Amino acid sequence: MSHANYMAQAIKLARKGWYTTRPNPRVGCVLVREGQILGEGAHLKAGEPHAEVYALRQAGERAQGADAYVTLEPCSHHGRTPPCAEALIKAGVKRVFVGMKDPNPLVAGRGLTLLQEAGIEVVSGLLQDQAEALNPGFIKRMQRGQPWVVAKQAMSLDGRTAMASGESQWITGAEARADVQRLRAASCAVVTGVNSLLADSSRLNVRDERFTPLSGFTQPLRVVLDSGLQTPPGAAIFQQPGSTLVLTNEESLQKQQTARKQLEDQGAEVAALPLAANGGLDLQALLTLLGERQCNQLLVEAGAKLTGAFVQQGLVDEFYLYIAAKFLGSQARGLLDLPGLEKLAAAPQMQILDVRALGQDWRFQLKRLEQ
Ligand code: AOF
Ligand code: ZN
Repeated sequence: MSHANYMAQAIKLARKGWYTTRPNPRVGCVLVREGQILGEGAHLKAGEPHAEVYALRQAGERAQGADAYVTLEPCSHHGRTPPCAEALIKAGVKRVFVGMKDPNPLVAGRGLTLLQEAGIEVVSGLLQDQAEALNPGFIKRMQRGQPWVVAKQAMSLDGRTAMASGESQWITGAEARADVQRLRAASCAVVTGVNSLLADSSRLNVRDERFTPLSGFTQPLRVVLDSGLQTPPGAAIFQQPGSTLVLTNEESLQKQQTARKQLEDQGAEVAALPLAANGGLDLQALLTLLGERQCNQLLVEAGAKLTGAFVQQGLVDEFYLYIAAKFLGSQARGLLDLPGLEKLAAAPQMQILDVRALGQDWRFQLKRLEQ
């Protein structure tokens, strides 16, 4: 097996933590000596041991003289757990292959330096693209203080999301809906607007039974953007496990004490966001607030107006578009409101990363094209 093969195995292990490591990154580690895998590990949950620790435990004394393959630079700091670079040094590994540097300013190269100073050969950047793809959210939060933003919409072949009456339930089939459950489960927070909440009785929680508290899973934070503080205290969203944050503007927060108290009585947190120039809540401020709360990935599950605002402001990093083989006609509602867009040259453009069939539907995975 080649170095790349072992790193590919470490990347596969890291995926075990896909739904559970947040706010920590997903990390995998493999220890190899004389062509034999002696230890494997994955980071599964913040506060629990890092990937290297599990792999070292499994290898025991045989780690002496081994090669370590780690998807992320071993940490050098005392966080919730002691530094992995020191553990690797103590175990006597000979070489360390690293997928990518840790963007966490507490580490940022110091892990690699520690290893090198101990006389360990370090090779960094092995399968770097794949290693980075494990943690777009963690990387963006560490570099920019904001979460990775994923938007999701379901539409007909003619780009419509609901009938003119608003009737929209189940445009797509069961497979596409199960896929959305996975998207939610991989997110730290899910945001919607109060109008979608009222129209769809959204619950925004993860109901797929594969994600149980027993498997280390916790529900993403539900966020409702609600300038007028109109969210009904009886809304279905409050009946689900997990927390809800209702964000309004400063004026509503001060003036609508009764509405605020009723929402707080339902267990919601109510807070204010500044207003943007377009009169809506400031979405940049929302991302900064969520970044401060250690949110790696935000899922936007909203209607044409709010999702359109995210897209128009260039805030959507990745878009999952589910397409059902139906025509809803031009009376039906469109996918995105992009007010003021008149010139084709100004149209937000995406790059297609993947297209696949999900049951009777299709899924486009799109990435923002830097313009
Ligand atoms: C590693 N291996 O498996 C992970 C690392 O609070 P702690 O102690 O869990 O530290 C979290 C930080 O450690 C996290 O922000 C990131 O910089 C690094 N994660 N490092 O060597 C791992 N999960
Ligand atoms: Zn560590």
